[in-house]
Amino acid sequence: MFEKILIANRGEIALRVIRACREMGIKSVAVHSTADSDAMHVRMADEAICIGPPPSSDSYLSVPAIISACEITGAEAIHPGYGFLSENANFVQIVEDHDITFIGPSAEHIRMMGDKITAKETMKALGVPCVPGSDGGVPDMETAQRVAGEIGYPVIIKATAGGGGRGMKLAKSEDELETAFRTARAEAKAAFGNDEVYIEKYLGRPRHIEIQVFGDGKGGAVHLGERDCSLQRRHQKVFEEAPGPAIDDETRARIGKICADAVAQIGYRGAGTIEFLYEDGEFYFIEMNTRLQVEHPVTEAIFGVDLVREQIRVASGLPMSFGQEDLSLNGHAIEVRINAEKLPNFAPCPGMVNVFHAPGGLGVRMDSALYGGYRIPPYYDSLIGKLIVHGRDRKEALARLKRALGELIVDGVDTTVPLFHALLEEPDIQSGDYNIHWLEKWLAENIA
Ligand code: MV4
Repeated sequence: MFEKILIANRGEIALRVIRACREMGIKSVAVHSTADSDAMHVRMADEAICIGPPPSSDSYLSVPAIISACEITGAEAIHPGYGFLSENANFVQIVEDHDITFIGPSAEHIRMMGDKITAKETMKALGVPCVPGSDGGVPDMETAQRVAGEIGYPVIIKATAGGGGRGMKLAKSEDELETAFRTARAEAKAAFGNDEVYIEKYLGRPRHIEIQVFGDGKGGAVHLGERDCSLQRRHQKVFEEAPGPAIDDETRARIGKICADAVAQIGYRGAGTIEFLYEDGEFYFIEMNTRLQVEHPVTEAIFGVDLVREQIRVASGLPMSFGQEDLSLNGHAIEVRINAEKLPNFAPCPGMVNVFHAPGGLGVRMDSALYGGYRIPPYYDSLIGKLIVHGRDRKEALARLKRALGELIVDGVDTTVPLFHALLEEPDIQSGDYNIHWLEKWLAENIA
């Protein structure tokens, strides 16, 4: 097992990893920009090292600075958290060239899933159900027309280098296809330096259901059920829950086994998420994320496992501490992402936090790097905390969420907490009757 791990991240996820390290008897190294000298992850780690000026591009994304920090501190492994360098295959390769262990999948698997066409072809070949669409890239308008004609309108054009909603264009009918195709390619070229696009049947009112998988890197893998992350604003998740309100035990076992078998077959190592659109009882693969996700705690709550501990175990060559037969789903968990943002426009609201009080009690977990007297810097994303509640059933989790939100105090900056108080009063939220468009529609009618 490693003696010392460097965490190439900040905020709540850096704390999350430091906590796992400490429970495992592993020393932790924080890295930070000059804007983060007072940040909680710097205080909580065993050691901290400054890696550059405030912009992420010169600090949390600086590969030479992070490699140097490992060499200076003697850290043997890097945990990337989420975002930043967590899905950068070139970074993983450089880390490994320096005989440092990357706590995550191989560069090859990250690269495979980062190219959305390769990801889809791989998943399809492994028996994972996919959205009907082009086989591979669509090089010209003639091909686009033929494919769209075959699968039927509406269609969506996506960038192979895209993902997470970036670089998508909808064509409702043939007369919209040419404009959609041209703009998709131009935007993909500008954003990713790669203009390759592919076409899919557009699903009108799906849920976003994602399956948590975990591989040992040696051909063994398990699934830990699904999360319903349909409540999103501008492709940012705001409310996530597990199990999904629309998914029954038999459905979970069926799609879960398909996903676990798929990642086992490719020898995947570590945590991964297979994203699906789910409509009319059918799953359609869209993307795979090769990282620990923001919303992993809802899965940890219902399965009672520590996913970061398992990531560290398999990265060090140990087996996972459980198999599929050891996993059973217990109760219901909900996470809300609390951002320092001002409603109704969700404008970022950095600044001084005068008072911070985290909720507590049975079934409540608050992952946050805030403290009273901390100044939220303006350079990074606006997530300031994740409130995760766990109850015996969905109704209890919702009541617990309302109670915990009432205990939370963040004085000094505006937050998205009022949004959650309002959402909890909505019958559709109370019943779990929502899809990927529900939140944007509700915001348009109720907030903006
Ligand atoms: C789609 C889709 C409808 N049909 N693909 C957006 C993010 C990216 N991961 C995939 N996305 C979508 N792909 C087909 N074939 C609708 C979306 C989509 C969406 C998906 C998940 C959660 C929120 C969303 C909001 C708008 C569009």
